[in-house]
Amino acid sequence: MEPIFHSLYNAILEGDIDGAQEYVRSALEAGASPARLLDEAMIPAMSEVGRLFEEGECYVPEMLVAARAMQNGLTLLRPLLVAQGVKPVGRAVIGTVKGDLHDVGKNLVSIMLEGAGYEIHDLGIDVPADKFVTAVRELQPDFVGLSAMLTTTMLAMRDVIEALKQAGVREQVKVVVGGAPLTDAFAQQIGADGYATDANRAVVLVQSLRK
Ligand code: B1M
Repeated sequence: MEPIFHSLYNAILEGDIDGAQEYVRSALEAGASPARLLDEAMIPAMSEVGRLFEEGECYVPEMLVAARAMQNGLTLLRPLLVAQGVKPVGRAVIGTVKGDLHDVGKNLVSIMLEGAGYEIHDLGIDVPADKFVTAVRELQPDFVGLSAMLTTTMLAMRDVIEALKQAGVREQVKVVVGGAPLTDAFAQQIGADGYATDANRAVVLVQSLRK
């Protein structure tokens, strides 16, 4: 790993909020691409935090500061990943489902979709099913994106799809789902229109479902 990538990786791992942004800035000034920063330093650092947590070598506060450092770095990447002044190609409502507070992945998916020309309405974290229904009624999006990072909360995705059906708006939108514990089989089982493993694939999926 190049030294600056290594420094950025360590800054996120250690929850160095200012450092993460500084290293992103320096790496960009040195000509690194946002995609490489994400794929080779920032996302691997978050995976390592997860591994350390699983091994009992770090705890919730460390995960939290690592996520903050990651988000701080992302704020500098966002304008570079999002196309400016482009007419939206579609509208999406996105959120992390009820009971789930993880938003780094959902934010990354939002940024990538925005970069692909979608108008994004981000409902945030811990979003109950009825809030998705209200957003679909009011905003008439083309897509609803659901994110979940816990094996327990991924079941809330089914509730959102059921609530959309109950409200009679399920056929108006495509529902795409994602998050670390999900599988394609699970997505099919709950009646989602598609599942993506990462933010880039989410864009490809959404584009393929538009046709
Ligand atoms: Co939590 N956490 N966490 N955590 N956390 C995980 C998810 C965990 C895997 C860690 C571990 O044990 N290895 C584990 C889940 C185990 C499980 O259920 N199988 C876990 C746990 C157990 C918990 C708590 C229960 C811990 C506790 O309190 N005892 C607790 C639950 C709180 C809650 O949600 N109710 C908890 C809390 C937290 C923090 C709040 C401290 C913090 C989140 C802060 C935040 O998000 N603002 C946190 C963090 C940071 C993590 C890890 C370390 C990192 C997550 C992350 O940001 N990844 C995570 C370990 C891991 O993922 N390896 C872990 C980076 C991000 C870029 O990737 O989110 O996977 P990811 O998103 C990807 C794809 O999944 C996909 O694309 C994204 C970009 O490529 N994707 C989509 C995501 N959403 C998508 C939607 C799409 C398409 C693709 O379409 C709409």
